[in-house]
Amino acid sequence: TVTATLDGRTVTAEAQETILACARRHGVPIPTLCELNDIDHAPATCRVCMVEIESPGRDSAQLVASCNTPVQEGMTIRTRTRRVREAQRLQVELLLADHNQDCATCVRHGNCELQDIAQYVGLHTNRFFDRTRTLGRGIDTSSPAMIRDMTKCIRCQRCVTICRNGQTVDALVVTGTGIDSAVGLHHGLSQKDSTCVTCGQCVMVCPTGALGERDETDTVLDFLFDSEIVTVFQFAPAVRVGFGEEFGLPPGTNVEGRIIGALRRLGADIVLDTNFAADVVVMEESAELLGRLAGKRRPTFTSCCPAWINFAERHYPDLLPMLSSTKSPQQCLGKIAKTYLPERMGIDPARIRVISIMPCTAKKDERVRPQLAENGVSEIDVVLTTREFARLLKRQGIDLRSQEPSVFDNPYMSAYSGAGAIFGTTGGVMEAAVRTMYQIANGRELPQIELSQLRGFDGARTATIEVGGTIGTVKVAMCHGLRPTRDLCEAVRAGTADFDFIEIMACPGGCVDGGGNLRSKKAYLPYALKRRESLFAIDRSTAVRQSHNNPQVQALYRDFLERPYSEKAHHLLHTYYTD
Ligand code: HC1
Ligand code: SF4
Repeated sequence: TVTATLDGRTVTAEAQETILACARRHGVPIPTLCELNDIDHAPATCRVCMVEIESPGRDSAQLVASCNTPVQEGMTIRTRTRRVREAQRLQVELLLADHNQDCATCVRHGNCELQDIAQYVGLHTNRFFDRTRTLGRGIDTSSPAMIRDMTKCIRCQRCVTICRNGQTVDALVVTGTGIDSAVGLHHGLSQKDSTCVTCGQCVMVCPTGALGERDETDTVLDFLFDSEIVTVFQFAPAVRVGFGEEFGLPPGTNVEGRIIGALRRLGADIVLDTNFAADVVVMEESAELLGRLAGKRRPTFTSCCPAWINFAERHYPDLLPMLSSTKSPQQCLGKIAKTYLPERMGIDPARIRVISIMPCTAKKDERVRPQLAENGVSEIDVVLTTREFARLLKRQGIDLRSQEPSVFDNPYMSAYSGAGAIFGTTGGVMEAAVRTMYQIANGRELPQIELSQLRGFDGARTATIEVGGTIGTVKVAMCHGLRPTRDLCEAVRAGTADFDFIEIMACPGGCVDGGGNLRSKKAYLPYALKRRESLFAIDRSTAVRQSHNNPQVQALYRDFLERPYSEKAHHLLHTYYTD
């Protein structure tokens, strides 16, 4: 250890401990902006964390970035002198000099790390702001899912780090030099034409409003206030355990009932549950998988995560024949809501608009896939991320905290099993499918419903499951996050992976940490485990735990689809992929 003086106090520091870490340990705050330790971000990019030091043997005090300067024996550190405060303020002023100043109209207003830091350092005017500089860096609106507004970029490079090191997509690159530098796509491509898979993980780490989803709250308001339109809402498995945080509720709080109540107050005509469609997907995917296993076609990959589909199409097109053809729950729900539901409820399908609330940016991308429309009619009309849904409620003056809970009441498409509920976390799709495959193989229910061997949290997990009966042993793998996914794809490509069924979720943690969730400051995905536990608790609390026992799913097959993977089911609920 070394001994130093910190704001007049004698302190000890570990060898190589930075001034920032040491100060924090002693309860001394130092402002930071680019810092994000969870993603192994390169330090000292923003240089806001300046402090003043005097080192033995040097005459004058120096200003240094505290995040990459180790404490040294005999060092004197001052964190709050006027010189330090002015240096920090100047640094933020320079960062803001070519940052779009339209804070009042920014989607990140009130939730922006740059705004926070400007207030912290006491910056109330900007002497150097030059609008012409910001505009030159441009706004990329090419993606249906995301907007990249480089007029708000502070070049912290968190997005580059997460895309390259976390997701291994490596779509982003620093362009230009000095004051003209920004973040762009490789080869000067637009986002839409690049290798980006719209997973939204870069959005999750962006400290400002530079990266965000395409805001479609106005379209939803148009639908809600058009009396000709029947609005049908669905919300994803993971939304109910991540949305409360948008309104300050404890992480992982299950707000399903309050979301239903809030949707009714908004004026929603019909509220359905994506969980119901997850149960339908289990039926289709299980039937499809058994057929593929019988034909010795292996492995089969799950297909409900749209960023994974984008990844497979853009990075591993040779693996596309191995992807399940079953559409995602979001799309299955849309399709059934525009065919079966109007038939049951006596509504003209042309009046229906389906609005999804998803913890995901890639679901916006999925919605516009040409093969998911028939005769010009899309299955889903708008996708709102969890963040946009919060914005929509706030625009309508609805506070989730004071919202009375309500319950689903649609008799056709809102009941769900515990299996459908756990889709929102890594391993959940696999566990749900095994519960149903066991029943198909043995004609009776799996005795031990919760499959602990599937529930770890490592990026890649494998298991061998004795399904028995007509199926026998099934070898499975589950990946979350695209780094482990890439490794597995390489193994499958090389012929060294021995699996029957592989679940992929592009976001680390699965949908509970999808790129459409609430953004955390200074932490990357801190709530995954709490949200996941809540999903498991929902599973335990449901009366029906297997998709095939969901009475509304049984009615759908009895009255409409005939049986899983029937010709009609195949036409409505299956798709294809293109490179
Ligand atoms: Fe997901 Fe899915 S689980 S993809 O993670 O299969 O977004 O929650 O809605 O479609 O059901 C997301 C979550 C979601 C689909 C389902
Ligand atoms: Fe990279 Fe995902 Fe962001 Fe695209 S959305 S740039 S793939 S992190």
